[in-house]
Amino acid sequence: MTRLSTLDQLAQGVRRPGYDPAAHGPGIVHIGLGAFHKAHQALYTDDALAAAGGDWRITGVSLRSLEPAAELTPQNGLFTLIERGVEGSTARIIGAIDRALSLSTDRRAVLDALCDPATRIVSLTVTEKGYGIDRATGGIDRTHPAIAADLADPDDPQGVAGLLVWALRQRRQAGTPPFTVLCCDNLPENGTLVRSLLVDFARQTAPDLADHIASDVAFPSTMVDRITPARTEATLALAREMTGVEDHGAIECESFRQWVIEDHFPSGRPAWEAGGAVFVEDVRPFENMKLRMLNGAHSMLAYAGFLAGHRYVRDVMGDLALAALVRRHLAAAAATLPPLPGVDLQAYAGDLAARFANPHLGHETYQIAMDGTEKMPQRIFAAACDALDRAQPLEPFAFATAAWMRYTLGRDEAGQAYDLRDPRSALLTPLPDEPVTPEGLHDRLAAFPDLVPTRLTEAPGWRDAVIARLTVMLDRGMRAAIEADASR
Ligand code: CS2
Repeated sequence: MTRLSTLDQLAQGVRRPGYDPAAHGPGIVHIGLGAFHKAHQALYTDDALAAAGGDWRITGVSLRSLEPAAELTPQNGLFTLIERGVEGSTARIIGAIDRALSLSTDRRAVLDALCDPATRIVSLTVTEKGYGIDRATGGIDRTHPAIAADLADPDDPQGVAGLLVWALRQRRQAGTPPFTVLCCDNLPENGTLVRSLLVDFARQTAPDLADHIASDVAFPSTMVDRITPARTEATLALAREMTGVEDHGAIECESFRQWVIEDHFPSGRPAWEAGGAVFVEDVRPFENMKLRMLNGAHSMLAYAGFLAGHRYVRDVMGDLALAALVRRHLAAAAATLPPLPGVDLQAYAGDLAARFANPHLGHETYQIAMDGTEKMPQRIFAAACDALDRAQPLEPFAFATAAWMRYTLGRDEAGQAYDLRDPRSALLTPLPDEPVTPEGLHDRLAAFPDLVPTRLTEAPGWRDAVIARLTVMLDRGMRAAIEADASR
């Protein structure tokens, strides 16, 4: 079968870009060329180019992986996006990616793209752990490998902070206006967070640049949403079937998508509203809604579901008791949020449960379970703190916390070991001969620096509520713990 590389090879009926990709130059460098970027920002950019044109194609960069560039370069950046709704699937070809680069093999080209005056936006999806942010101070985490390497040699940058500060310095020296930095990771106030990271990194390495970054560079915050499972062989087979060509870069995702962005782009931006993006003054209420409801329920169901033997999120939703806990969690998280004009939180919760149940998505609980120490604070603990302040029930959050704590043991109920895939995994896993008790496990993790807020750990009833659930999980198993909470 022919490999995808031009638009004229496609089977009839396959939706293709509504513009000629070759007629548009690059305007965005995107760091973190993974499935989520391809399913989200690349698609919105595709719609923007079709509706309003402009030189806004994307130079996609992977910091470590060689795969995205190897997949997309022979295809001229083209790839198939399969959108899988409950009702059925559609395939469309995305033409927004101009070039795919890997920092390790295309270093010069990446640095040149960051300095190019044509680059007006640098967007990022490097996951929560990719930045090297010290969450307690908002500054750099010196123990983060990329931060440590870039502090030692700021002229040969490897990580996000190092690369962006280096590029902003080159641009300033050359009299090129700075690019806008658009963080698209699931972090609260993501723009503000990345600004404080870069300002702190600049203070250590190029002090005269710190004020320039703080006052002249825009960091709009944004809320991004689209469930995108890791790609499998079945994805590639489906793409072949739907398009009639071989596509090594195909990915699949749900049909739902949402993007809420603060409209602060001094050097312009694509007409992302053409794809349905919404521009607002303050994105925080939308971020909190999504982080606490969608992502909070996701983390809870990932830990509990994985240990209860559910491979996929859709299987969790077919488990009556656990699905009831998902709905309970969504309601508890919604109750911590101030009213949001135009948004019905109850309807949002109902839509989330339906999205989780999508029978066509193979979204693995194990995929969501990764990086728990990076995710729990904004998804579970922040909501629990607000529930505490409002004297609302803490049980749903205690259950989610206990499920995560149980998961950190790195062994399932059959004694099978699994990799925690968490940047702090070496510290999380108990020593092999350390006896595991609910109290011991709770107290050890609760004492972790900058993880569970002390306001929570010291709150009357919190420790007991977590330990009561951990006790059932350890003595009688996750199934019993799910049933116990569901029947309360
Ligand atoms: C998930 C998210 O893996 C995870 O932690 O909760 O990737 C989630 O699927 C997306 O945020 C949906 O927009």
